[in-house]
Amino acid sequence: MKQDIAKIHSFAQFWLREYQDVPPQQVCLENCFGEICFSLGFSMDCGHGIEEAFPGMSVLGNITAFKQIIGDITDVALLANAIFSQWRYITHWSMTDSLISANNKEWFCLAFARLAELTKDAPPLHVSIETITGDITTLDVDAIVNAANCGLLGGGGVDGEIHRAAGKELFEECLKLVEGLPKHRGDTGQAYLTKAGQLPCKYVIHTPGPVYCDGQHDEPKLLANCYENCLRRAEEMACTSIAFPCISTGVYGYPKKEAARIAIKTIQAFSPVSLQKVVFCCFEAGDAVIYKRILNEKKEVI
Ligand code: AR6
Repeated sequence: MKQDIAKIHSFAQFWLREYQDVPPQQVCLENCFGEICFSLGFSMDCGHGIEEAFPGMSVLGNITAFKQIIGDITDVALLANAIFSQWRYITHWSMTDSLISANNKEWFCLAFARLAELTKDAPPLHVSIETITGDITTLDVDAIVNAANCGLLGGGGVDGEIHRAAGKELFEECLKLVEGLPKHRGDTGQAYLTKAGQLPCKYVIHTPGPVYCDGQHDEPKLLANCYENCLRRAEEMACTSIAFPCISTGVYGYPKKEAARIAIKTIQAFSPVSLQKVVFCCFEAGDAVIYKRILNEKKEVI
């Protein structure tokens, strides 16, 4: 139960972080709720949750009434169940493209903010971190990360290896992805998810890392963004495991130790919901030594 409360807290924060500041039409309920709701083990009996938590209020419309009662709610399970049943109600019954109206979004924001507040004393969740030496294309994890370029259609290094091993399906996925992007290319520090073609993993998350210049051109922030955005994409698909290569440390020239510190710090600061395991997949044994050393230093400090 403690673990569930911690997950709920993490999920509420995830939702607010991801959606609080975006317009309702950009809130995609489909990609992030389903599996997570199941894994949290809540009854998905649509409609009942909300009725029990807020008698007489079976629709989301009345925000004013909801604002008045939200502060009085103290039962985490009831509130969580109400939110998740409402999600199910919307995703199952909405026949329109815009799944979530401005009112619905406001309701979710209020409900998640209250849920985050009610669960704030839950112990923080952490993912387990493993360092291995190997070829990332062979790993049987939910998602692998590709150290891509902004063109997102393949290249050299790990990018080339991933495309070779995944076959033309991955290239086609990437073409579709690029066609859907506003500038027909990606941005440094962002992360883009595709299926994985012939690879044993389910998804590839493509992230263009920063080209290292002198460390004074926002490189640390951009590299941290790569790691964080990949984790977010993986969470949206309810992945439990993800493997990273040493982003930007090959052709893009990022100093290896600095890059490893940023990678580890960003992953340790992330509150996971579905993710349980992060693998640093180093191609060179020397890189794995760097990661293991930094991880051990941290343990000693604790
Ligand atoms: N598995 C795991 N890691 C690998 C593998 C592999 N099969 N192959 C290489 N690496 P790089 P970047 C490691 O140059 O610096 C590409 O052309 C490698 O040892 O692949 O982010 C893209 O298209 C190194 O530690 O990526 C971009 O244009 C790490 O992967 C550009 O290079 C990253 O090296 C991106 O440069």
